[in-house]
Amino acid sequence: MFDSLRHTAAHDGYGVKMDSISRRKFLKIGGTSLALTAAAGPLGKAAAGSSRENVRGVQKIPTFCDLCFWKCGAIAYVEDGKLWKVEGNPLDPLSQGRLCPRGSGGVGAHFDPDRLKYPLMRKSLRGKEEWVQVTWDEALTFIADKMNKIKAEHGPEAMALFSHGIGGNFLKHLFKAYGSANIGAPSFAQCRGPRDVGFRLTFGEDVASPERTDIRNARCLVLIGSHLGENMHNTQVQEFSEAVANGASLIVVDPRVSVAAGKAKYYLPIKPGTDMALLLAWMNLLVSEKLYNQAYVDRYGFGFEQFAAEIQPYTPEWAYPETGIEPELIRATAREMARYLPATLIHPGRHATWYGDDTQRSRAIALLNALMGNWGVKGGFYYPVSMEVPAYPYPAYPHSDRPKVDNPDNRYPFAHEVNTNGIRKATISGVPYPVKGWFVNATNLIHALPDEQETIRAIQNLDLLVVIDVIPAEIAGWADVVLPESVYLERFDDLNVEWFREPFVALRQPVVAAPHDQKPNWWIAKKLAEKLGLGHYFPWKDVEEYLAYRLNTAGLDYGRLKREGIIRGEKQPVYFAEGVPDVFPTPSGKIEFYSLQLAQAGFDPVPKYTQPAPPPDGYFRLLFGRAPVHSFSRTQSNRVLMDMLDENEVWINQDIATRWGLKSGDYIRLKNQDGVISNRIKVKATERIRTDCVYIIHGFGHNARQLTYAYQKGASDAQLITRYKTDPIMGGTAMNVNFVTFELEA
Ligand SMILES: Nc1nc2c(c(=O)[nH]1)N[C@H]1C(S)=C(S)[C@@H](COP(=O)(O)OP(=O)(O)OC[C@H]3O[C@@H](n4cnc5c(=O)[nH]c(N)nc54)[C@H](O)[C@@H]3O)O[C@H]1N2
Ligand SMILES: Nc1nc2c(c(=O)[nH]1)N[C@H]1C(S)=C(S)[C@@H](COP(=O)(O)OP(=O)(O)OC[C@H]3O[C@@H](n4cnc5c(=O)[nH]c(N)nc54)[C@H](O)[C@@H]3O)O[C@H]1N2
Ligand code: SF4
Ligand SMILES: [Mo]
Repeated sequence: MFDSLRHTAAHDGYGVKMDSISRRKFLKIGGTSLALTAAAGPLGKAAAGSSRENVRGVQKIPTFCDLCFWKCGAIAYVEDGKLWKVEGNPLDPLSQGRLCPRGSGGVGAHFDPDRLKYPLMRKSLRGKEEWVQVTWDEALTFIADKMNKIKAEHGPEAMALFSHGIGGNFLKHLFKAYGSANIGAPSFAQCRGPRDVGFRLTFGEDVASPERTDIRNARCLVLIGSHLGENMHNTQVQEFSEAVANGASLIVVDPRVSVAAGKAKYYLPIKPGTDMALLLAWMNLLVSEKLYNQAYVDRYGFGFEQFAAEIQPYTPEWAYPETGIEPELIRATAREMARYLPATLIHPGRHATWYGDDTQRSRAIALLNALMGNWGVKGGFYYPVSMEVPAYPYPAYPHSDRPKVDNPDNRYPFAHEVNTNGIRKATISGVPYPVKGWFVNATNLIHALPDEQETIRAIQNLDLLVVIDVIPAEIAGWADVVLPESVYLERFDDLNVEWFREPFVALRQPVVAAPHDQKPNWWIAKKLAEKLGLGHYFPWKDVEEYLAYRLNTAGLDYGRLKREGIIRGEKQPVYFAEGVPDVFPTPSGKIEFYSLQLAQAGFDPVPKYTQPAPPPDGYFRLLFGRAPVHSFSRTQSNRVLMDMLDENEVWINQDIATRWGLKSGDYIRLKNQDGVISNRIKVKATERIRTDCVYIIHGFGHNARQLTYAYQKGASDAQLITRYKTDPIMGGTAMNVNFVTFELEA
């Protein structure tokens, strides 16, 4: 673990300190954690499907990571039956044998002493963390009775599932079998939704995850907020370093000097919320100076003339007062992009829910890429491929006459996944029909959805809230029943049949046994199905029978997958030049510079700019992002990762700090426009951020007392995000619309 960390850290130059002291501490934690397991009680109670704890010596077991959703292939080392370390699987095209620091620190999830250990049921009021320990049978019987009652009184659609990640696949299957398609994840309406919709409207296809960005071959890379190097999606970061090492020109647009901005040829410290103005000015210049890829646009573009006419007013001089970026810098960067086309890639970003016009901003990014002529082209966007592994032949799901609950009257006409916030809204209003039960799996809705009070109001309307988690996160505090899942290193999950540069399939399998009475998701789903009378939807004896069946029908060897963790397929064409058909599944069959679909639905067919509301006097826009060693709100209980970074800081511009009499290291509280006050947070006074905003890392500031290690370390952005703007096109929740001021410690 030490080696792989050092390797990645040296390679990518993260902003974390990896000095010799923290390295030593890191190793020591690895050592003490072995003692922790011994103290944790007898192993092997749970269904890990192995007796590895009895084996002497070192075993290497392949699996894939779950510290985020990138799903890197990993190899876990088990020494004398105890988990030792996790490294990258060299066979895996995603990780190429190297994990990011979070992946390396994954062992901390297994050893976390704050883990949920047994099923729990509420003893008193919702929101009070008071529980009684129950058996699995008691918990599942209680849940099944409630679910049957809800079905009888309100129909099956009155149960909703929030589930993030591949771990929830069997639970999603259970919900569909039960009769509800109200299944959502924050990865759409709180994350990449507007981006995917913006790109779909333009090219007819999503950017998907892992993103189909050919960063490795880009000769000019433009990052608009995408803070690669802090945002640690493994393949992207590796390709980013490779591209930079090969001399790719880097342009970074960010109100804050991110790690990536530090490496840029051009850094544009934009006024937050004005990227659309910059994008329009860039496109205006490329078109008016005829610097764009004319052959490509002539061949593949639809509605280019109208588009060109619409963007005419948006000159660099017009954009200057909006963005704070000087016209000459706008010109220079547009020309730089044109110099390298078609191998100029404007990264589509991922967490796109910023200001409320996010689908249109993403569409502008899509159009700028189209002007480069890079879709289907090396150094731009490739066409991902995958293995053919058929789904398991389950019985058909019951038919429902009721549409999904989250988008009544198709208010957000281009939402192609369920909006979590739409479910929340319906739970409060009962419109278009009542929602009476939530199942929440692997998503901490208190930190993931904006406006915590709205989430709590919805919860108070429920007859049943079940939370499946690995630690007592904030959302578990609100549950009627808490079910403890085994962590990824202790369980099988569904196959990862990935869409990527090359086809492959990956297996997650248990490396060690769960230390207490934790169970894997597939087991929970199957047992609950049986109690609900839906056992025939889970006809396999156990998950291995399911996995082997799917592999066999694909003509692949399950035994080999267990041994190697990854089976790769034949390379396939990924660019137009290699034979990928150059068709665009849009209504016009072309790249839509002008969108009739949008026009018909009453939206701007070509993106327009709206000025963001400025901060009130004495307030600063609250911005947030990622730390290389943490994932969202899920890793602050992981001792290994906390050893590297155990609280967040608030970045405040040096001049502002001086004016407020603040210096780095001081503790303050942040107060937002609605009077909500954060936990204490350490000041980082720096020249590396604009004066009109502050920045914190998302995920800290836990207020669940049972997270003994994470409790009140740092401040939570989520708590301060009491306002959000809804994207009119797809219903996503823009969160960069909150402002904070400082409360000095007495
Ligand atoms: N280590 C780590 N990596 C992760 C994750 C994680 O939890 N931990 N999560 C993954 C996931 S699911 C996602 S979605 C991605 C999210 O990562 P990204 O998609 O890269 O980005 P965001 O978190 O939205 O953006 C944060 C950056 O945008 C800048 N920014 C804020 N406002 C503006 C603005 O108005 N204009 C511009 N141009 N920039 C602005 C901030 O200063 C910051 O640098 O990260 C992924 N990678
Ligand atoms: N304020 C604010 N909100 C945001 C963001 C932000 O930057 N700021 N980012 C947005 C983005 S981009 C995204 S993708 C979402 C992410 O939203 P989520 O995916 O909800 O992220 P987390 O907050 O990490 O919550 C994950 C929960 O899953 C639990 N968990 C971890 N491993 C397992 C497991 O193996 N099994 C089970 N059952 N549970 C497990 C964790 O303990 C934690 O409670 O948040 C969005 N919301
Ligand atoms: S990017 Fe890091 S945390 Fe995410 S799956 Fe890969 S190694 Fe794990
Ligand atoms: Mo995300």
